[in-house]
Amino acid sequence: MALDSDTLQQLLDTLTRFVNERLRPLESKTAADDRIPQEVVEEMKALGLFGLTIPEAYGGLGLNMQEEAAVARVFGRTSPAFRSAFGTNVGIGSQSLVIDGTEAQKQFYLPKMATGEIVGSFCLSEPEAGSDAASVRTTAVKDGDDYLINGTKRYITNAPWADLFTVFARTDASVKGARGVSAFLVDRKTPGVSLGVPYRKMGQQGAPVCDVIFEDVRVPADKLLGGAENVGFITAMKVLDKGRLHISAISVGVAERLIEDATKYAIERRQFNQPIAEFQLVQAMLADSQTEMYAAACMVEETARRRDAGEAVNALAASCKLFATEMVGRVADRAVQIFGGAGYIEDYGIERFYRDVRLFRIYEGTSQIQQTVIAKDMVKRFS
Ligand code: COS
Repeated sequence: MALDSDTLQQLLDTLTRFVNERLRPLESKTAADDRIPQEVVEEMKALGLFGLTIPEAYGGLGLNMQEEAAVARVFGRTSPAFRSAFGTNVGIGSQSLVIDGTEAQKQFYLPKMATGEIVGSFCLSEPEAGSDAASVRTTAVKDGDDYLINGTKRYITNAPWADLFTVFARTDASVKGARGVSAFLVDRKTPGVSLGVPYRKMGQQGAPVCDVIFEDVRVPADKLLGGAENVGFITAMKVLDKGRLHISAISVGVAERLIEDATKYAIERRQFNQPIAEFQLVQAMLADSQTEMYAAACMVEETARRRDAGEAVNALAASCKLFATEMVGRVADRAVQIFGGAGYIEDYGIERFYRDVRLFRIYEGTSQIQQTVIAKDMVKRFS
């Protein structure tokens, strides 16, 4: 463990109080306004949330994967949009730098990301490159000592308020796949960078997403991540391995929240002269949810432990994401069912979670991509 167990427990207790007392009362307002109140973002900065996984040497808390998963699980107990505010700085917006950045790049960006002064964002997906991430068409062409970047990145989380984009672009046009892609650190204010209109989404209101357009964006060579061309796709995959575990941990947290809400409701709600919690068909839904949540929690803990021990967990992280995100989809569906008519009504918030969790099965790799990652690993191991 990076932290001793008392310090970790203190951190989790503080964050649990923040989630319960500060964030939960703001869930429906945040969804209605499609915006997290700025004072809450400032409180998140003060709590160190933007720097959870940034190494201590650069001003962050330096949490290891097990600790990060524990924190993500706590934040699963409220609307996922809150976690998303600092989520890119913890995950896909900072980890390319943490994993593969040069020392100078880390020193330049990471301390400001740790405080939340800089919000990072991950520009991989494109209109024609979603699941097939290696087929990016955005180009970065050498021009003197600089690169000129052109292309469009799609559905970029936190882009509307991001300061720094990690942009994956093709530096070798002769290579169609993964080997021709490089990663660049591009400041939002660089001439030629523009943003699309934020998308209106099915759920997770308050977590802004838009396209980012690059038109003849000139970046100096020292913004090439790690100073190395044509290894950007590998960086993206390493970042996503970690991100997938993080999403799995949030899924466990949201499932816990929904199970608690559904169980309490089932105890209070009476039909046929008794609490519906006494009906075995309702109990079956609760028990299935609890069991599946527990299975996902065990998978996440075990995979995080193995990652911290230095094992390659690519396929295990994919298994976690596949199981945990599908699990929380089923748990949310049962929660709506247990709440009955109330589950369909906005005031109870259950339908909101049902919509929010739908994204978990899609972003950072769809369930079908996770299946292919798992199966590819199996075929490799047994051939
Ligand atoms: N860690 C390190 N290296 C990895 C890796 C990982 N997790 N996964 C793949 N690689 C390497 C491979 O070893 C290969 O290297 P070599 O060229 O040396 O052989 C290279 O990356 C290409 O890998 P692969 O051949 O598996 O690439 P594919 O084009 O088949 O794509 C998938 C692989 C489908 C898994 C990838 O495109 C993917 O994850 N897609 C989903 C993208 C995604 O999650 N998007 C979400 C957007 S961000 S919110």
